[in-house]
Amino acid sequence: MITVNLIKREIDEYLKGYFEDKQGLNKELFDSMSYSLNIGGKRIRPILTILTYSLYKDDWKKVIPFAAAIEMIHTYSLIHDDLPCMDDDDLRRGKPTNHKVFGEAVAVLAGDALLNEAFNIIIKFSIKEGRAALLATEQLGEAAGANGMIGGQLVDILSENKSITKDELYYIHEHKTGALIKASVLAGAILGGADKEELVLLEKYGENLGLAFQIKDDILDVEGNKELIGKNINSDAENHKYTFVSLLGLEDSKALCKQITNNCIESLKSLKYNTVVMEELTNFLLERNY
Ligand code: GRG
Repeated sequence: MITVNLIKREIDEYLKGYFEDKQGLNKELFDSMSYSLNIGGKRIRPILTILTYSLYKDDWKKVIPFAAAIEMIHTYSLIHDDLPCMDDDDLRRGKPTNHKVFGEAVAVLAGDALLNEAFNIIIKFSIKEGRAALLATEQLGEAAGANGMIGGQLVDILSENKSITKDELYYIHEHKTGALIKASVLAGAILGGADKEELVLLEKYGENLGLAFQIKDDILDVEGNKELIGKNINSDAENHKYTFVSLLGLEDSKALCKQITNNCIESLKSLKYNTVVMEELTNFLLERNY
């Protein structure tokens, strides 16, 4: 039977193995990429892709490269987000950030290379698997780009030290965090062969999950444990960032996070498939303390 732990193990193994035989003059680049990829991480995005795919098909191991490539895109965004010119963080996934270990120039290149390597993997997969894989790739490219994650990051940076509207806050999080989470869900569904109606339901699920995930992230930034979450807390306040907690307060943020998670569960239950493991993952994301 498929479990979240089993998927996580397989993703971890794939990502570890990916860099093992890399040698040559550019070895430091691979070491830097591998460092950030393999020092932890919940692997939520690839797990979502595989769980959604496995609503439709049993051969989920086939999509591991596609799913792992999404983790590479996510990891690149974290490396760049931690740089001095962005959030300037020295701790990530419980370890020194990439630029603290390899220096800023190598960290920038490692992020760039992870993004490119992800699309190399996905293009090879698509050449083999055909149209559905290309449609899933389209979702991912949009989500990672200027109208997705990078656009959200830009608005986030421009909003530092300013008070922003609720609409702007939603824009930041729907793009910066939500877009890649939604695309991870949709990619799995498209690869699995979901029909139009199911895609609409799963899109709503992905959207809500991304939002709940971000609200929880804001809550953990205030009341989380530095050792457990593996990064510094109170970074939002220190960077003068407007968050769900600063907008709504802690208790209302918790209530909203719970309500949106319940909407996610409802979307899953309205599918005609066995969504028990996806429901468990969804609830875990609400309850998590890291
Ligand atoms: C620099 C292009 C560029 C984009 C950065 C995603 C992002 C955009 C920045 C990350 C900033 C951040 C901490 C956002 C909060 C939500 C989030 C993405 C948290 C980290 O994701 P997790 O919790 O981390 O899945 P792990 O380490 O478990 O993978």
